[in-house]
Amino acid sequence: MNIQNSINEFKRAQESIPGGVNSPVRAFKSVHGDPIFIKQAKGARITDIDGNEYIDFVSSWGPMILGHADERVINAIQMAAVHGTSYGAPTIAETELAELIKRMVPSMELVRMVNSGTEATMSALRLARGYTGRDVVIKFQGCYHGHADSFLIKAGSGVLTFGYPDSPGVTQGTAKDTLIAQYNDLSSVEEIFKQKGDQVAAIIVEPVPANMGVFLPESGFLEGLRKITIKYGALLIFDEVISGFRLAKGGAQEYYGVIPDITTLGKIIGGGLPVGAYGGKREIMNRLAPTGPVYQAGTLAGNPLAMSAGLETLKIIDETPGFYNELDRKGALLENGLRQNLQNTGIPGIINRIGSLMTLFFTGEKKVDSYNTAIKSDTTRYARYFKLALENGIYLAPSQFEAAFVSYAHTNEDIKKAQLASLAAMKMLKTQ
Ligand code: KE4
Repeated sequence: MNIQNSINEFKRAQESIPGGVNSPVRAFKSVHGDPIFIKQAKGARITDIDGNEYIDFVSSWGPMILGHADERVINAIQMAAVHGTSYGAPTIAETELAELIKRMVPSMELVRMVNSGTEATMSALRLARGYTGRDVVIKFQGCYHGHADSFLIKAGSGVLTFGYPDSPGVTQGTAKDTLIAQYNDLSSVEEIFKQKGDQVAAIIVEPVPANMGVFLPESGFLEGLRKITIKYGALLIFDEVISGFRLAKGGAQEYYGVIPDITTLGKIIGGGLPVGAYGGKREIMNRLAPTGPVYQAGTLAGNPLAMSAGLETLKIIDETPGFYNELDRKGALLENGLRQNLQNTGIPGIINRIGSLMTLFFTGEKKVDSYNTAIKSDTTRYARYFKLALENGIYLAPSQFEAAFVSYAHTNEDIKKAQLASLAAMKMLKTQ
């Protein structure tokens, strides 16, 4: 497969952009390869600048749930663009998107638009601290909530020791207010609340973690977080930047029937344009400026083009009968194909799937349901698999600890093709 133009453009990009990319995972470092530069995309396919076409399971890390360049979304953006690109003043489109989000996610009684998932989670955390008057936040090891300082924290030695910075530039002053618990381990949460319950402003959690690969909440886990936060007067923040509109119209909170105080959103709600949002109970959200003292702002928040793309995307989801059944059917088709491949080749692996979101872990573990089981995966084998799949025309996440996304545009044939390409890749793995 010739990717010479991508190789040349990557060298060129590194002269002007740190690492040649605008987001680290795109550099293919964990799969030890040269990133491919994309020229265009349509439906379930992307094409690189060397003319190679791939079936895409990255989906821009989640936003492209309808598939790439959906005519209806493109048309909505074009219709908005001819009237201008940004006003820095209220528009009806912002109200319409907020109203639609409220209808699909009823716990979000008020919704504030921002420009990314990181802005949403960062702002939600400030709001939770402002509302409760408390400083400490609990997050879970392996969960990712964007790159705000309070989230780039490593677990301290013991559950009760404060976190410490997971990136240079994050201060100990910030790190001390973040405590790390273990996902699917309620006792690790209870331990913290027993000692510091009156200092905890919020728990923030990916209800379905997808940044250590995908794993699912054990029965009672999310309910347990809801109970303990109510008991201690802390807020529960569901980071649904990935799971929102991916698992169900109402996201993971609808799927599992556990209702948070604040929800953060991103990705799908922008239809591929930069949008994040956070929202929740009116009483909490009204603490935000200009009605309340908690400050948060943004020049391009609610941008008319981004609103039009998000509105059209959510409307299509909302109005397509059986949308999630179809996504789940396609997800199951892919999962079953990959499972057959593992059986046929004897390669040890685990597939965790929920609807159209899944991860194939190369591991001998019996199950992957926590950070400690996920990190035992064979990342070297995954890197080889990634490259072989790419050579067979399948574009997967360039890291074992990400997710594969199936879009509404993937056809049965695409999925069959992906299964065969995966089988070829796995057979090659056995020879390496
Ligand atoms: P953004 O700031 O990247 O829009 O969203 C941050 C974020 C927040 N919460 C969750 C659960 C997320 O998964 C993300 C971002 N996801 C990564 C992929 N796992 C984005 C890809 C990238 O960093 O380039």
